[in-house]
Amino acid sequence: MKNKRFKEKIEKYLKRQFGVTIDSASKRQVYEALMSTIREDLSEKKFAYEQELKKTRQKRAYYMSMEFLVGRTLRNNLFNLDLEKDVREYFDDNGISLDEIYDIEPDPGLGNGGLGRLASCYLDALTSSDYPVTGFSILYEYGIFKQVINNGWQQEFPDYWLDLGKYGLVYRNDEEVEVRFYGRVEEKLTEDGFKVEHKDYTSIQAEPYDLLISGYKTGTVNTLRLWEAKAKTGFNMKLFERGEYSKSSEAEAIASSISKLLYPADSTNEGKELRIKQQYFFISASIQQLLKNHYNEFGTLENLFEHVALHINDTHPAMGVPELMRLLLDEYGYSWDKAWDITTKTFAYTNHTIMAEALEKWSVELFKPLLPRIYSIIEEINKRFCQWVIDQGKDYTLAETAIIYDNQIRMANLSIVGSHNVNGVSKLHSDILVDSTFRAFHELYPTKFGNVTNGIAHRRWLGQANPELAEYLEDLIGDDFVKDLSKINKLNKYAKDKKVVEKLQEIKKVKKEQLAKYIQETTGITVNPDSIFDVQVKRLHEYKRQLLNALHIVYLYRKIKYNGLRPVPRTFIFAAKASSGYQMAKNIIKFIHSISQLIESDELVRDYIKVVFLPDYKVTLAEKIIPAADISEQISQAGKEASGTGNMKLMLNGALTLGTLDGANVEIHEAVGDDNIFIFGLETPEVDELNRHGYKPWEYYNSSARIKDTLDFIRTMTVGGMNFSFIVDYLLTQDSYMCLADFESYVAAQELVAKTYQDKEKWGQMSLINTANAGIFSADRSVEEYAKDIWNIKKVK
Ligand code: 8GP
Repeated sequence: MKNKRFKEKIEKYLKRQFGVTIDSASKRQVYEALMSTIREDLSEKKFAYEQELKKTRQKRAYYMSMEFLVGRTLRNNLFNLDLEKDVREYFDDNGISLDEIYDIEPDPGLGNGGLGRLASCYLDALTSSDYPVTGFSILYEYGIFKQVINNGWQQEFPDYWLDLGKYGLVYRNDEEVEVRFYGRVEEKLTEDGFKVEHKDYTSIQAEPYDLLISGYKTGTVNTLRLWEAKAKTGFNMKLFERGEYSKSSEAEAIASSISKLLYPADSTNEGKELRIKQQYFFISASIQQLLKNHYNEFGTLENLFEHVALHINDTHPAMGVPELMRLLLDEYGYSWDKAWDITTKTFAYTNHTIMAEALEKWSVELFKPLLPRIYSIIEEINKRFCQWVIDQGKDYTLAETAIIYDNQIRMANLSIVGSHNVNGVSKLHSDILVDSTFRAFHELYPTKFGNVTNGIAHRRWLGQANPELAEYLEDLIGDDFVKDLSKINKLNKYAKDKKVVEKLQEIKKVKKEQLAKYIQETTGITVNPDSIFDVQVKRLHEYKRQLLNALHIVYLYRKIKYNGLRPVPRTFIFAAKASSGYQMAKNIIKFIHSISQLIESDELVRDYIKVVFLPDYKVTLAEKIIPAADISEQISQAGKEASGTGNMKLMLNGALTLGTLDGANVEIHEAVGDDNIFIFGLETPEVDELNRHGYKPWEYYNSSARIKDTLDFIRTMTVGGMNFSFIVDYLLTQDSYMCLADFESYVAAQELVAKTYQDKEKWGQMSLINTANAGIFSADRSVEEYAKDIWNIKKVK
């Protein structure tokens, strides 16, 4: 191995910890040694970077998010440290497969979907671009559930990741803080005026664990700080000795519930209360800790916003606003006006969805006893805000803009009022925010709103997930696109070069073969790598319309079986988790499995189409599927998908988008032009119009033979004893996302896909053009916009 120092460290670790040499160590031992060595290396770099930051006193950003879907770290770190090849060779020489070592690492499920993965893509990109940033979240003991499919139904199992995941974490016991719940608020008149005291509270200890974030070929190392909740008093020995065993650990039980699980079910009041606790817990710990550091350094908080940018990633961290106010008022003695000025200059908020159910609201009844001081501050913010609105002569907006309304605290409203900047995540989404979702707010604060179109960590999604393609591109156009993805547009000039197009197609085939092997191993289904790999991978949600995709498959099934259709072979690949309490989403998973079963049992049809549902979708699985895709299904109802980021990952890997003009599809369309994308369906204004006039699904049923035949067939469809007429009833009476309105145009687009695929060369060119024009979707570009336009932070090397 060229890097002698690194090799020695690994060998020393093995010797010291296990008394073994590299050629006799077990895989598990090698994994631990490698994880620990990298962690140590990053810690050293982190130390040096911190010194530099202290010297320059530059402003830093703090990204607060309930979710960070970090993905596996080993390969990413080796890639960034430029050690991958070297370590691979060294391991090969000792009979160890680096890929098998990678497979030992758990994929921490500290997030659910796009919002969480985006947070991690941004930490990666910010670090690679030398921006000082810290992520804040919770050290969930169990991340998002492990999905197992049993007879077509989703089942959820706990996913304990810390046993093998802990080697990446650094415990910082020097930075613990206390977080307080319950109790009561007392106001006292003192010499300095009114003082507020929080009494009889319950204390929870927040203990920090740091995951160090490496950047690509740079000395910059940032931190994702994950808080674990611990009982302040711990185990009560007196109670235990009195025989009160369960009571003796009550405090511990309350604490451990806080960092136990990501998104505990919130259908009950207890569940809601737990979510509020989680949110406040990590926000309070984070802000307390950073204020302490700031105060130690500067002796004042007056200049906080000159050195600190706090980011609210969706509404979950919205309590940061009243928490910062509380600390400034109660702990540091600032006046209300001064505190409010500092707070609003410090916070910025990103909205990630316009779905009503995701704009969080908490009932006052539930919230107030749990966080009495925070509640009283929100009340005061609301009072002053409403008065200001009235003074502006805009009291007609209050039903929409008040923070507390109808006994509910509206967290999006709190985020907007408390921030100096609010942004959406694609052009279309940001327009919808100002034109409709937050229209009244836009009237009040016309300059507060903006857009930052999402981006992806291309070094992970191309460089690491698809090294075959990345290496070929490096040979062809040079490697500067690794650092700066806009340079990938040099590929455009090869669009007409047959050899290049063929080579790209060979690589796609290799990735498809790899995925076919994985499909065979995990589902037992044999798929044809020459078929079109048609991929829809994302959270399962009605608005994303996995059901529309399924309807088209049933349509094809009927045509093949009864109408002599002999289509271009296709493999429909799905992967998706349904939130555990979301029955319709679970029904759709069952429906997809039943279609798959129906096809597999039919000798004729299965030669043409296959349906594969890959269980337990997560970052690691996405890295396998995305490079193998030919078609990227982005078929949400127009106006509903804030941006999408899977669409960008798929495009970069040469898949062609089949989509509605929704979210960032609009910008993908702009980037590749009409000829290199398949667009179908109603556009946002048409959807709105249809909503105004009333969507009448029966009219589509009665006027389209394709729809009628497909739905009638589903009514009679019984697979494994289960009948699916409830799907038809749903489509005809309940479907707010209007699958039937887009069905005809979706089928037409699918026919065009099949036709185009037969012209190999044309398809190859289109695919090349997609890869070549994905440059603007790099997270490097997005974070540059956040850094410049929102946070006002500079690079520190
Ligand atoms: C997602 C949006 O659905 C997606 O369009 C967007 O690309 C992504 O955020 C990143 O901006 N939203 C979520 O993942 C989300 O709202 N999750 C809720 C469960 C918290």
